[in-house]
Amino acid sequence: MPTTKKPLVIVTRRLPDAIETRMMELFDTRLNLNDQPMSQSELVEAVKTADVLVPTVTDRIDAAVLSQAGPQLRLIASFGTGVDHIDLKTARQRGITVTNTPGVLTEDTADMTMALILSVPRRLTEGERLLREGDWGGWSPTHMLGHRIWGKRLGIIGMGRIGSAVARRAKGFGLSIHYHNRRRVDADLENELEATYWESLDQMLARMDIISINCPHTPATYHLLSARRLKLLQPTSYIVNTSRGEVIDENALTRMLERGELAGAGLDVFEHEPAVNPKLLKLSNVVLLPHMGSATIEGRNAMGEKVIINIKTFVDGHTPPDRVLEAMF
Ligand code: 8YV
Repeated sequence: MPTTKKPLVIVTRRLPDAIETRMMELFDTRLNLNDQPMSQSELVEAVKTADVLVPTVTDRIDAAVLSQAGPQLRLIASFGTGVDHIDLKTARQRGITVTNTPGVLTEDTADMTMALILSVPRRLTEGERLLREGDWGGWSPTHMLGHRIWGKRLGIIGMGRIGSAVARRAKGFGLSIHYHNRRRVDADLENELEATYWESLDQMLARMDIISINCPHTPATYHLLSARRLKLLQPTSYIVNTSRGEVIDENALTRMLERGELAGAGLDVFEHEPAVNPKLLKLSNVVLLPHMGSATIEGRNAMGEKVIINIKTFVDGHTPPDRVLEAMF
């Protein structure tokens, strides 16, 4: 849509200052200064007037919203990598281009995944809580015993950018790398990671000590870890999720954790964010984080830069670098 008039860009949440300022310079930008997530009707109002919408994971850009978009809405430049909050099919049918911000949050998310892989078996947050509550009576040989990381098997579900970055870190901690992916990765990458490919997710699950979810949420991965599959895990195994809550049946997982049918879980994401199953909050063998896998200033600035580049390229009449197509998922 090459034009001399600045496009109206509506940003649904607060972004880092530097990003908002640059957007104000480049575009006719409408910011959300109070940072309250928009309601569905506010989103409808936004798509009626915006040329470009910049949503985040907290906005549900579904068919009901998109069906009310004005003809001027040509681009949804999402701030984030996951696009499960956007109805890509309806967007395509309405001729709306969608972009995301891949790559720039890989290392931060992999760091957080590794932090959870270490925290849960080594009981990090449990120990910290005990100390803060004044319940530490001093060192004892049998106190706060967790489980060793070194030498265990890590099963990564989704060996994309983030999965591979997790594997590189995990190798350094002495974990052996196993993975399940829609497609087997290149031999070079498999060799570098010394990774074992499992075509059958069920078979991998039954043999791992720690499972890490690193695949996107799509119709095909919704409840990929169903009640049936979770039961395949050994009772001594751990599960960490920094991807999307919807990939795991959260109620089934909670029940198994309550009954001691799994050793523990590290969850940065939940099925119905920001709601968290209250039963999870009561468990000591879980580490729960408020979706902060990519929450670094550096990462957020880089995400914002990508949003700007995507908008600018599109507005200048070119294909934006991070165009999202349904076929990718
Ligand atoms: C982002 C994420 O913070 O990019 C993603 O897919 O899950 C997060 O790390 C969030 O999506 C921003 O919209």
